[in-house]
Amino acid sequence: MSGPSTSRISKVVITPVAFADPPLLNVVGVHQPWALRAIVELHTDTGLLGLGETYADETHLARLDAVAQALPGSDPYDTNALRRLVIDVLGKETGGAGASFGGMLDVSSAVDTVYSPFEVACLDLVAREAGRPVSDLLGGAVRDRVPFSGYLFYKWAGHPGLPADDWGEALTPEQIVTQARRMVDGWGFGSLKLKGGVLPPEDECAAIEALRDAFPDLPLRLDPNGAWTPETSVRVAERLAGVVEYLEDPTPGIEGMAQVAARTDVPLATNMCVIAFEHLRPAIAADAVQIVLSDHHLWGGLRRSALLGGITDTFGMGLSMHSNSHLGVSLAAMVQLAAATPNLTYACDTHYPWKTYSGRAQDVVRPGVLDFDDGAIKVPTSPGLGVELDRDLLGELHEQYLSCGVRRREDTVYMRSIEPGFTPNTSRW
Ligand code: GKR
Ligand code: MG
Repeated sequence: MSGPSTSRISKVVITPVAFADPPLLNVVGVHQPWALRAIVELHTDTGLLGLGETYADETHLARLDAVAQALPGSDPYDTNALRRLVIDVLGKETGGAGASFGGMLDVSSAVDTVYSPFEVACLDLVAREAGRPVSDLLGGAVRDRVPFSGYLFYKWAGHPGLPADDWGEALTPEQIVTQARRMVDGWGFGSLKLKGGVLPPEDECAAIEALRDAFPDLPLRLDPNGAWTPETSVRVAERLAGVVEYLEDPTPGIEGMAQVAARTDVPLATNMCVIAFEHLRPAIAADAVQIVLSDHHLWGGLRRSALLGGITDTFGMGLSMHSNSHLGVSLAAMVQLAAATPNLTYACDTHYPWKTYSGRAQDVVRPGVLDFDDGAIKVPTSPGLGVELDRDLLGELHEQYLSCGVRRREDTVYMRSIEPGFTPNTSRW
């Protein structure tokens, strides 16, 4: 690669980490006791360090490693060249579809998911060198705080065979309201999303109605990850019209979503049927979704996510932000992106509160920067992403990775070890 930059990437370190995760239920099963992430470090010959965070399934790690080996000598300013390098390396080494998301998504691009953490780390580096926050490299912050929504999950009291966690069981509307109260009181969230696809739709509607009674002013969302048929989705939309701000992926696929959209005014959102640029044209043509959830891990980094923002704006669609279990480097990148995306008008998703339950060290960044205040995070204005690695915590979470035995996200496999007859609830109701 060539370019006028003064720094070159001299060393790449990828550290897989694991953090304790509660038994959160979803359409394909249940979260395993450990969630995995990989922390990407790019070091330069001028002594700078850039950070990225991504999934850590074994196949993904192997792809990250292959790219890491080819990176030294590269120019961190030249992210077009970085993308060509990733395409080249994956073409030779692996190719094929991207990370698996526990079986929930089967189409995602390996290039986008592998490129993403390296791009984020490059932008962190370049921004640090410039002495500016990453949001400035994305066009500049248009807001100084980024609101998030409280992400509610049905859950068991604890992982089978382990003591109950302090979040407790959440399988009834009352228990979901209790969980929501903890989210609202503890983090100040000003909107709530319930992960559905776990119980029959009538039960999940009842939980949403209980939330409406308990929190009359908070926007509410329900996301069953495609658990319903189009017919059921329309029925739920009729029942929850005026109650939810949007329904997320009620039914699988662009065609199914379009059928539902044609029969309801309730806005439909997705992070399942539109997860790459090639899905936008058919989704727009079919008027299948009104809101797309961006996710820089999946869409190929921060700049491509900003591009997604521009496209949704052009076509009059709404933009929200998706999350999977994550740590502070990801959260910092989400905040910088959200800060610089003018049409991101919905509160972003985050799993962040779920890693606070066990009393153990559960992050890799120094605390204090990403604190929630009134459900929002103040956009860091210090150089780069605004977070610093805590090497002791990184080491601790890496040790947990080494000893925990989990090597990929497998919600269905784990569920079947507890309920042998379980099959995913996709299109079940
Ligand atoms: O963490 O179980 C989970 C979620 O269901 C996650 O995997 C989804 O990707 O949060 C996500 C969503 O909005 O669909
Ligand atoms: Mg979703």
